[in-house]
Amino acid sequence: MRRAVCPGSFDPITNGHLDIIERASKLYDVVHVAVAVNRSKQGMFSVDERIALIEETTAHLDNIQVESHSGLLVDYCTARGIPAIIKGLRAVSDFDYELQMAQMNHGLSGVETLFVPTSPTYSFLSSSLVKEVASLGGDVSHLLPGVVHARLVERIAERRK
Ligand code: COD
Repeated sequence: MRRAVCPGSFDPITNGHLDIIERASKLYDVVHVAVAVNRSKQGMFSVDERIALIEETTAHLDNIQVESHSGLLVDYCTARGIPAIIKGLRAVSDFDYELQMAQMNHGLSGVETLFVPTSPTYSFLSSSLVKEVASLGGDVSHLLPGVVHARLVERIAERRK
């Protein structure tokens, strides 16, 4: 079984994330989507909510496993026999940090990182930008899976109460 992991915060999953996951799912037998637990950073969605949204939006793919992880990503990979980390690259600005992480992860464990170029449609897209624009009343419905957009609008409304 060829396995790979798509790691991230996914707060929440966007069409950019989904594009990378879909493309990875064509290349590997099993794609693990690993939602990082960051105790020092309060997200808009809980880790369980993020997992549920990823499961819903990847339900059309039959080789995706979604779970949370804390600690080092390479420990997650080693424990599951995953030799490859898949990352989407949006712009040169992503590259510096992604290269550092890839080299560190390879040095720590031998796990390789493979970069998938983002689709031009999503090259500007990030979860944080989507949350900011939506919070200020902008329309981000074309940038998120439908169920995610609905939950984001609800969450912003709940927070205003
Ligand atoms: N187009 C294409 N790809 C995209 C897009 C887009 N529009 N948006 C995001 N992506 C891809 C990128 O590859 C990105 O890396 C990934 O999706 C996740 O994005 P986010 O924003 O959800 O998540 P990040 O960047 O906050 O996630 C960082 C990790 C959690 C992956 C990283 O910090 C990590 O591995 N942490 C675990 C702890 C660890 O091992 N630390 C040591 C690292 S050397």
